[in-house]
Amino acid sequence: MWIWPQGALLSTGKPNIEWLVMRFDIVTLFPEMFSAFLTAGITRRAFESGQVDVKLLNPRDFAAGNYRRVDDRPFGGGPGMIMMAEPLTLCLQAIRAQRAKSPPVVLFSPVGRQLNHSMVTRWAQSEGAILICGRYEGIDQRFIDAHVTEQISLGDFVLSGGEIPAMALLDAVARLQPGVLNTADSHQQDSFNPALDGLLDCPHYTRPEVWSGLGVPEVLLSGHHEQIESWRRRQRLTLTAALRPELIDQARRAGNLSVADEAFLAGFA
Ligand code: 9D3
Repeated sequence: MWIWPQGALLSTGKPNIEWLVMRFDIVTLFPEMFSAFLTAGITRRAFESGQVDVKLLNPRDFAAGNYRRVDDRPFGGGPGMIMMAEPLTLCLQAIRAQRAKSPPVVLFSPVGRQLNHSMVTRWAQSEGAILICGRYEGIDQRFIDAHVTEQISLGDFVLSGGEIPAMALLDAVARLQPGVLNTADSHQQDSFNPALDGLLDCPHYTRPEVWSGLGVPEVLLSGHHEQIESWRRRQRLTLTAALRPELIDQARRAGNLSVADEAFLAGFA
């Protein structure tokens, strides 16, 4: 397990040092969905080292009876099945018995708040959470009322469960951890990161210089770094104004647009 010196709160036995351990406990009926995700790509090291410590729990392992039942029919009728409160609650109790402090309990749900960069940055600086992945038509509301502290959605489209949203959050959090990306600070360049002033990213090109009869914007081959940066800035402004005009307004309100930016935008508006 990797621990890092910021925030709170696990005593190491050394005086005057507080450590933050980031741990996510995932409650899911399909833990096997996470295995490829946790062992591939640039985030792999963060998960395998425990820098972002992920534990998987299956409510079925806490379910009663020979059938290990985790779902039942909805009171009042209707289609589909509902996840029962008791196996989920026993999962929470098992997790809490292993954790010093009671972490937030996040339920991925279509009724939740839509995930965005500012939510990701807050989770990336946190001690982690318990993430509940729903399946079927939903979860017994009494479990939600008793235990869930926050609901998160990926957006207004229907998925089969909360596992992909949980992986989306874990991926976004892991790549913000120190040392995870190849370039020490290339996440500083991401869209929606303050370093890009909330604008969309510019187009990118790599070898060969001519592919399928198509060239590369001349300026990128020029070696003039100032001109390249100016071209990229103007591309970002153009793309953002065309595809996400509300982000231009946000950037303006945040004071992120220079006089030169405004002159350029006025020119093509
Ligand atoms: C017709 C009622 N359906 C709501 C749209 C029921 C329903 C369908 C699918 C309830 C849950 C689900 C499973 N989806 C998730 O668990 C989920 C989800 C999603 O479907 N879309 C976007 N974000 C999320 S976060 C969890």
